[in-house]
Amino acid sequence: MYLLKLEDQYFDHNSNIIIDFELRNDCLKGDYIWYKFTAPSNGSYTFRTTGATDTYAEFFDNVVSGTTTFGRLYYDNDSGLGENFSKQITMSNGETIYLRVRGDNWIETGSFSIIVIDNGGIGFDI
Ligand SMILES: [Ca+2]
Repeated sequence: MYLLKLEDQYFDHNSNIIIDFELRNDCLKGDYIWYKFTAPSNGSYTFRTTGATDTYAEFFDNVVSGTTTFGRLYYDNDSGLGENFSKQITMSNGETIYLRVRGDNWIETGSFSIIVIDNGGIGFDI
């Protein structure tokens, strides 16, 4: 298994993210949901949501409290379908990344599905 439960007193929610499997969640106003993902091998991974909710994702190498962006590595708002975020990240085997998913501007709300997809690995020749 690549996914671990987050447990931290500062988190409103703690969630797992599973490769190639969509998880369903709901986001309330001002809400955020943390996910943790550890790459099972060197490769390129796409993190994205689906659904009608305007999602926004921020990526960190450590968890942070509240709404702070200190140490933020990447972020994305609308690169997916509609107003979904989508972000491709190259990761090394065993590398861990943390996602904070929320509604755009901290005000958008609604349900969404989230997935991480293995894009086939670094240096794949076609
Ligand atoms: Ca968005």
